[in-house]
Amino acid sequence: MYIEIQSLICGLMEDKDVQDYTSQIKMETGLHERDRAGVQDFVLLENYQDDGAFIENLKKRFQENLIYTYIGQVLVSVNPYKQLPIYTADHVKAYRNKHFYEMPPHIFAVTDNAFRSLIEENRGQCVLISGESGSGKTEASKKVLQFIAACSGNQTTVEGVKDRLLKSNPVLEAFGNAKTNRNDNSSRFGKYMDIQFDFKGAPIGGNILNYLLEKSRVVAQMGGERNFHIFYQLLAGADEALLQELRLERALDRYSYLTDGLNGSVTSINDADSFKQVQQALSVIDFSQEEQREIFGIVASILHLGNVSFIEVEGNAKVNSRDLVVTAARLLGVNATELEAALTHRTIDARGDVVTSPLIHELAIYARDALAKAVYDRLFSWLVQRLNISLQAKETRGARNNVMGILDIYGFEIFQKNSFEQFCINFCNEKLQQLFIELTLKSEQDEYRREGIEWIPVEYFDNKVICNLIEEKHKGIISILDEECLRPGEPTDKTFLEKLTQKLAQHHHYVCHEKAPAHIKKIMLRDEFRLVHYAGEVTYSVNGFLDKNNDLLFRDLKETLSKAGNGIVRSCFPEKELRSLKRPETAITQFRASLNNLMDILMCKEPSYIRCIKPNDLQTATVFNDELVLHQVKYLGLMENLRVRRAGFAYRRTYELFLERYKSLSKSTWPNYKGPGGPKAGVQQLVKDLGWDEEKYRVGETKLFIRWPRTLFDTEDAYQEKKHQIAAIIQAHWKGL
Ligand code: AD9
Ligand code: MG
Repeated sequence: MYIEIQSLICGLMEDKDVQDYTSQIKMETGLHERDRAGVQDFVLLENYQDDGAFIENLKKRFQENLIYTYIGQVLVSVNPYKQLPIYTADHVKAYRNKHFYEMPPHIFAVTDNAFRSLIEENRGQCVLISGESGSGKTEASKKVLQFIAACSGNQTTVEGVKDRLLKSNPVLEAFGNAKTNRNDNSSRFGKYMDIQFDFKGAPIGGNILNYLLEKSRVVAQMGGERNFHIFYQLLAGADEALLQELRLERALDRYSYLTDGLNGSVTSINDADSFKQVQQALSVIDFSQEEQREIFGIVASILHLGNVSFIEVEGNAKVNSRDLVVTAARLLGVNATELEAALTHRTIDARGDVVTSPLIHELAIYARDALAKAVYDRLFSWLVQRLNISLQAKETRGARNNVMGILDIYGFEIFQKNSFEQFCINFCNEKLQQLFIELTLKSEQDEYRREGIEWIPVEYFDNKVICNLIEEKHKGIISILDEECLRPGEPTDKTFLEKLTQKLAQHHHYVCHEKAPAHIKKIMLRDEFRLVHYAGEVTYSVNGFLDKNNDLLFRDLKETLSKAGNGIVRSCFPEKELRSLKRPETAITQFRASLNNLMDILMCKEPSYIRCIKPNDLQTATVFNDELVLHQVKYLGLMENLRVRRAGFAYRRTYELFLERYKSLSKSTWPNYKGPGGPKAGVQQLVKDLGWDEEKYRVGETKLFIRWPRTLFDTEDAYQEKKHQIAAIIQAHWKGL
């Protein structure tokens, strides 16, 4: 009897994995939870095909402050627009080293999971965060970083690296973020950050890649929006001595580049405090005093340049405010007379024939703005490079694969007026969707194939056709645009549009005005084309496409800057660029190359997906707008994602794990399965004994695939009952002793 009871007890003892598994089932079956707060994994949703049920689940959870929900391994996050007490040190501890399903859904669970794969299995990871503006991507990326910093080593060397990684954020946000109508702290650039770890899991370095800063914001903003934060921070936070040195006044309305949109402060932002943080961060990251002086000198010079006005004398532009040019020149370290001339003249070097001609008023303004944009844009890229120097790993031994990347990049944009910038951003999203399909939808189906499971593949829209429409060599929109930009003669936005239509009118995802259906024609202008993106249709205005793609900065200005006394400016405008006979690559070609490079980096990593959703357009915690959320759910492909996950098999377990847990439910497997064929045969016997209908499961090479959660719940219930029976027998036995 004693031996029998011992074996019963041993049978009940659960190893760590089995315990994790129990918690998962407990959580997932917790009916009280399910009613109050929806399901934690959409896979458990009864009518999972129904958009309404999907939204209802998200809404229920949002109202209970449960902002995270899974679709299998994908994390869906709804912006709470309020601080929730779920990111404390205790939470970090609670999620550390836990199996994915052991705790309620959380960004820390996703990060921990990725972090462990990285350290234990040496597999490079990437966390891909997507969603539209204001949905919480940047905040999510900070939580990932917070978790990693909190749970990885604490030697002094590591502390230094962690500090720098964390402090790079306020710097990049100051220079790369701005208040928009959608988000008070909107990232106006794309960011990919790699963190490198040593074999013990301590961060030893990092590297940041930046994508396409929205530089047009430097010279103009829409109503209700602001320029980049740093301008306001500098004016509000610099001490009197610094302001004096930079010849600045605190009043924002003194500066033309700050007066287009919302001229002033934003309640959610404290510019003066932020400036102190930026200064402190720059010091932690080892920016020298000289570098800091030069950086703020450049920022100030842009404000002064913005105020430079011109008059027209006999058709030629003349600087109207020489003192401003003198100040800007001093801050940039260039000769004032030369800068003045460069702002009002253009030199063209046509195969050795050098001709200088004066500019008309309009072109002088164009040159001034192009200068301000170029200086700011290159300063931003310089900052990223400079941060990377500080973040560079001192020691790389044994750490080649130990890299975790975090991608926080602009989401799909559909505005009232969409231009070149939206075209680039939406192209980027098409590429990311391709990656999502490759890595998630396809990989899910690949697992069935690998495991030899027969099933009917789920249809999903493969957006490769749109990627091709945009980037295919010779035929795609990018090629046509570049061709038009480089063509001699007088190419214009209009001729570009004509070429597009001529070549692409038959394409299913390209809609031109002429061929648009009547209801679309009504809302389309003649200078617009429309693309049927995977996420929805977007109408683009071609105005400015050629200009923005050429991204022309007149040679005279480049030359002036290449000799600047301000070291940062000089390094941003290298002389060799002037000497190069090659035409600089167009903006879109550079962007495409950097995106393809990013895809290569991401393809060889194991992805974790965070899909961010914003609950309303008002930046408030109290409203959940069903329609707005549904739109995002659709274009993030979440319903497709869920369908693939569900249409296949909701659960899969290795034979070992399944047998270990449920072996007590059949005589043939209890206390151990001794028949031939190992755990796989054991499980097959077990489910047969349990009377499972053959439709409910499939046997793969290494795993059992279960179609419906209910099957597993019933089995779990039976197991729980058995456990209680056994416990009662044990109790009775001990009492009787
Ligand atoms: V944009 O594409 O850069 O314009 P993001 O990055 O998607 O956008 P962001 O992370 O900046 O959005 O979030 C917008 C605001 O929502 C933040 O400034 C916070 O006020 C708020 N937010 C987002 N996520 C959280 C959160 N987890 N907890 C609390 C949050 N507030
Ligand atoms: Mg952001």
